[in-house]
Amino acid sequence: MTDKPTLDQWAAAASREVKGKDLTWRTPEGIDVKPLYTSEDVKVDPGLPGFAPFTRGVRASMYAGRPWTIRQYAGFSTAEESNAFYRRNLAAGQKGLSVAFDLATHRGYDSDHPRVVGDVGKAGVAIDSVEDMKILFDGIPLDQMSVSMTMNGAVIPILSFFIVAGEEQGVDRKLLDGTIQNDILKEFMVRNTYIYPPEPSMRIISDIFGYTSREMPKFNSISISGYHMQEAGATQVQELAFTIADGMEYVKYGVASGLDIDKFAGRLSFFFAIGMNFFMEVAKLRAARVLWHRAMTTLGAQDERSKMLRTHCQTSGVSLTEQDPYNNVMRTTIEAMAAMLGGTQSLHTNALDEAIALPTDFSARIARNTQIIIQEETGMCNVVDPLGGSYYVEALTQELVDQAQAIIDRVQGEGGMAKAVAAGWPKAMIEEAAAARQARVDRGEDVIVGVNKYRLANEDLLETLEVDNTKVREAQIARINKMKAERDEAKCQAALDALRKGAAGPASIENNLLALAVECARARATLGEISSAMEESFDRYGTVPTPVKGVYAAPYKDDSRWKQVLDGVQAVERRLGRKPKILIAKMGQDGHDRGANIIASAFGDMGFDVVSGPLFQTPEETVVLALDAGVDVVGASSLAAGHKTLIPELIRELREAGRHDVKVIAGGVIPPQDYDFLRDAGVQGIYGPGSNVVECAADVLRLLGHNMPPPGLEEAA
Ligand code: MLC
Ligand code: 5AD
Repeated sequence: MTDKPTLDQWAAAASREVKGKDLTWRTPEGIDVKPLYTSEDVKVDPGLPGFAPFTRGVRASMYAGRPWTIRQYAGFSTAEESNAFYRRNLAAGQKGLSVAFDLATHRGYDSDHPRVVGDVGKAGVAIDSVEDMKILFDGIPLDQMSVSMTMNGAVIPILSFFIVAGEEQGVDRKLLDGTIQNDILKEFMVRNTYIYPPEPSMRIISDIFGYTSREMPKFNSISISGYHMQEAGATQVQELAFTIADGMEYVKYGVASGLDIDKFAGRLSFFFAIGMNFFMEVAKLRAARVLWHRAMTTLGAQDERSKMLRTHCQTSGVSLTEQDPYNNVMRTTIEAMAAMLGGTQSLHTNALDEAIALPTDFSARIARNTQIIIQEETGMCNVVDPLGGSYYVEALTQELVDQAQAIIDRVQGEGGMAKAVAAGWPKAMIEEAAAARQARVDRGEDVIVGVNKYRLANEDLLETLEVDNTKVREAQIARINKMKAERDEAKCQAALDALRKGAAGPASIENNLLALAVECARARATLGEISSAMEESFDRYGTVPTPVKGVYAAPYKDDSRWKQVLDGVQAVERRLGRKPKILIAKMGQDGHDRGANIIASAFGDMGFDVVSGPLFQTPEETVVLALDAGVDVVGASSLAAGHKTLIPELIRELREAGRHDVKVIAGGVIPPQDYDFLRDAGVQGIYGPGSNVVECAADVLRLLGHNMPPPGLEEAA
């Protein structure tokens, strides 16, 4: 009998096989993943599922008892159309609802507001009043169906419409089951659909905790979200740490507002993104439960249910590609498996057309069936935490706990997450990680199949969903006008006045904003009216982006193509007598700024003079900014489907100002079907997902009259 081989013997054998190559994999988190894990790497016993600290899951029986909720996020156009879509999906096996609102609604504007012309019904469903909310849930009993609503800015009017819609269906609010996102801190960091400044926004959250803990015991009062951080480019450790730290901040605010921690903490829920680093994602969900249990113990919770992290997950949108989009089905399947093996309570799987448009019936079916097949064909649900005890997964779980704890400690040391957000360093940290990732992709160091490797010569066009937003807007305006004509005006104004006074006064049970808004909703006040009543005391918040510097340039220092672009920028600079100047513009209510910030960082590093425009501009305001700043190029970044309205309007206004010389390019989520339309309108370059940023800059130089060689010729040039 031979002796049991030692770890050293294994290392020697492996090294011989690979001729001494170092097999350690350094992840973007800075974790050194080894090629082999053994029992020696498992330092902590993960315990049992259903018991503290819930490493192995929050339920003893997990999916063997009840599988996770198949909860697909959806919404577009009118309440009628979204309602019909929900009903079709439920009939086909979806288990819970999740409402996506349009950006006008998110930002507290009614559909008739002049700032939202390009946004109504585009990225989600338009909801202006309780009348729309009732149509949205027509035939869907709100005491039986759990409903998630992704709403943060206009959370008070939306939740009040939901409560009153339930009431008018005959459902007591005590029986309402669901979740409201209500997570404002990550809005200031990455998602950008805030309305009010941070302080009153935090009051809104404690008012909701107070109201729901008293009145809606089955309702999850918040969905503390890391998802959008990962989408914005955060590493898994950053996502984990900032999400837990956000949760701690909300708990502290709730307690400071006079609530008993164990009265509301059991209804806090979480939301994470699941990207392509499979084992890291499994470990992340396990680590999150450990960290939350620890944090809540520190904050004084007694009830174990207060310390139990329950979460929704969504597969990663940013990991999906416009190119060769059928690959997205495989990506989403892998991510869905990571979410379930990590122990999620609820899951959304993205559709294959994610990088181009909102899901169609066809793409939504495949996305939904991805989950149904895992649940019903694989037997994967029959064993609780089947990866528990994997040396690698257990070691990685512990590593993530330790790394995230270090960031959480820094946040706590500096006074908590609200202060950290105000100081801006978490956002900067995430943007730095995003720029570094983009540079790795552009350089081919991180492979994306069909984009920077194995790219197809010709792509087939995918049929995509198109919303006629002019039609939706007109229908919404007609309904608003009808409702306003029919309502008891004096009663409505009295309710709005009471809300106005409540917002102006200190937080208290009498001034509870949600309770006051419920009266407004009953009296048929609109979302815009309810939002404005609070805005009078709270004000409206705005920021100007501050892109990071040097991150994009660093990995390119010896790259010949990079150097060519730098030379080109300098040549144009010599000709103009100043640096070429570009405005990165964000128009409409679309706050997705990862792409805009990356472009701004990279172009700045390449030597352009970059003006980063504020979010939420109208085309008119963008033209004023462009002309005042004297830019050569306007780059419009659009990810929320406003491009066909807002960009042609921008060009029209530039031309009216006599400035045919200012070039306009566009980037973001723009279906190829729309390229001709935009080109006809005068757009001179279009850069969809998967575009190489350096080549985009080369194109801009060409537009500015510089003779740039095509890519791949840099050695010869
Ligand atoms: C669950 N239950 C069990 C069980 N498992 N009972 C016995 N045995 C088991 N094994 C019980 C639970 O206790 C609960 O009852 C009930 O079944 C439902 O289970 P759940 O686990 O609570 O699931 P669910 O209702 O789906 O709630 C999941 C959640 C919730 C807590 C994570 O917050 C949620 O649904 N979140 C979804 C958020 C979402 O969809 N967000 C979309 C964001 S999109 P009880 O009585 O205990 O409650 C976005 C994109 C963008 O943000 O930017 O626009
Ligand atoms: N319908 C379906 N999915 C949506 N998403 C955003 N809006 C909608 C919608 N109206 C999804 C996408 C996106 C993520 C933030 O949420 O997957 O990447």
